[in-house]
Amino acid sequence: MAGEPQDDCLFCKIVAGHIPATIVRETETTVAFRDINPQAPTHVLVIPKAHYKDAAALAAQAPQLAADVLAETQAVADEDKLESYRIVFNTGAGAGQTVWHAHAHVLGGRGMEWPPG
Ligand code: IU
Repeated sequence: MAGEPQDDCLFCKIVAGHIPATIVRETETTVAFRDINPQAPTHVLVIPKAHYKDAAALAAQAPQLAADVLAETQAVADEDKLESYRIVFNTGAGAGQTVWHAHAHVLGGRGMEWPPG
């Protein structure tokens, strides 16, 4: 069923506390933790606690939860005092998605280029 935890999902295991992560914020519906392979001085992942495979499924099936995730990206940026930052939802393998539980990357603390690679 939509949103149910998946046994084989790494991020569901982080939500359940079965895999360690450096958690920086937690709300009733979301968790934010530092990426294990940071691409910027601040690189935090914000995820919904409920399982949706990507940002498209999250937005379509749980729009309020998508809004919660977006609000938390702002809270992470505020906590790390980022003046500018980038929010990325890699959606689909061709865009670089490797973990199939919706997540927003919050990247900041260095200059960024456009277009992204
Ligand atoms: P992607 O957008 O699906 O490629 O992002 C997945 C991210 O999850 C990636 O930046 C990984 O470094 C990160 N990650 C993590 O933080 N902890 C883990 O145990 C694993 C991946 I596996």
